[in-house]
Amino acid sequence: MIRYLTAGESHGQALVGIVEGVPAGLPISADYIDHQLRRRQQGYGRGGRMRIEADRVEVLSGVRFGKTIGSPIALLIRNRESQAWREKMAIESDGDRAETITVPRPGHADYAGSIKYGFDDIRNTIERASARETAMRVACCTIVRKLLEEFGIFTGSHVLSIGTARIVDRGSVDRMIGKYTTASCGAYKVTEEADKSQVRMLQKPVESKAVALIKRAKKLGDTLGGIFEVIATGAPVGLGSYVHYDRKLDGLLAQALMSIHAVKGVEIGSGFVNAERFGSQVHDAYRLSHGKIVRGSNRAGGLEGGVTNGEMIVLRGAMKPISTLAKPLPSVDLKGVKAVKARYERSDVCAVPACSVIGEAVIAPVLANAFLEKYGGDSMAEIRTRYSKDENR
Ligand code: EPS
Repeated sequence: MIRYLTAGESHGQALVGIVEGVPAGLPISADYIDHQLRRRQQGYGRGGRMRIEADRVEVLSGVRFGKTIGSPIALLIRNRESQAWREKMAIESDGDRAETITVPRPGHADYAGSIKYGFDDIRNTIERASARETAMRVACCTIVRKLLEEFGIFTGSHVLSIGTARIVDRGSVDRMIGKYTTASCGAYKVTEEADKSQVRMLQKPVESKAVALIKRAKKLGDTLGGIFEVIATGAPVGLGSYVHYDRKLDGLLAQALMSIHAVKGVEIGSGFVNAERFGSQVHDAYRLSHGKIVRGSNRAGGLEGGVTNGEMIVLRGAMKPISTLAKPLPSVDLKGVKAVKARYERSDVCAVPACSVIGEAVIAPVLANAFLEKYGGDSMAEIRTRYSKDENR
């Protein structure tokens, strides 16, 4: 069972992560992780912070001579920005308390989080609720992603919409994806293609529309959300289980995506459209092709009964517009309870492209745990032997 934990405040000294349960013998390097960290920092609509940070991971334990050794893997990413925040984020009791934040931003964790922990300074909530944490999440999950890739399972993503700029010709995008996903590394190819776009969209005209919308939102002091699609190719039939609610892989994958900051909706396959149709128009019929069982469609998104069915896994996440608005919404000063405007704190205008990269990463531990439940061992060699004996894969 792979587990990971992260620690760190957005403007603190560093982000820290521990990944536990990774089998011995997995080749991994800091460069490999840094590539994913760079991808997470991209995307049109990011704010000034991304010009300051150049995320690099330091691997502190659990890896020797380029391979995991079965021990917990400790990771560190330093926050460049922390230099400017030393006094405000002091660990010691003599820090700079001059700026106490008492006005919550609607949509953020500010209000609920500060009431929950009894803070008189919302900064305590802002710092840990910040999506900065996803840098370390991506680092931890990238190690697990590498484990999946060693067994031919790849994850990828692309963006379907930003505000009202959305892919309408879904058929041609599906054909493009279909062309790549005949190979088990198909999801990676899709993601490489999406990386070429500054908003990770697979259709040029929609990309231009999305960029124009983000520009407009920025000018208006506003923000934008959108929908991203995360896919996984190469997963064998039979990961997850239908026997208990907490072993259903669709539920676990949905949780992973929903746990990303600002994600408020998750869909598996064409789940929401399916709900409007007759069953005969929804379910992916079986047919025989050269003695093999095949499907002509994948509306189930690769999961039936909470179990992988051998088709591409397709998940979608809806990200709300970022809650920090340069032109703030009405709020209330909790000190003295009076109506004021919410505070503005430097932020992004749109982070949907980053969110899609994070989505690719966070599903890796979920898939890997289902994979290890079926084929697991203490070393890569042991798992390889078990996996190679499965005739259904
Ligand atoms: C974030 C606010 C911004 C974002 C940040 C998430 O940071 P800052 O307040 O320092 O400008 O840039 O995202 C990251 C730092 C990151 O690495 O993704 C927030 O409030 O969630």
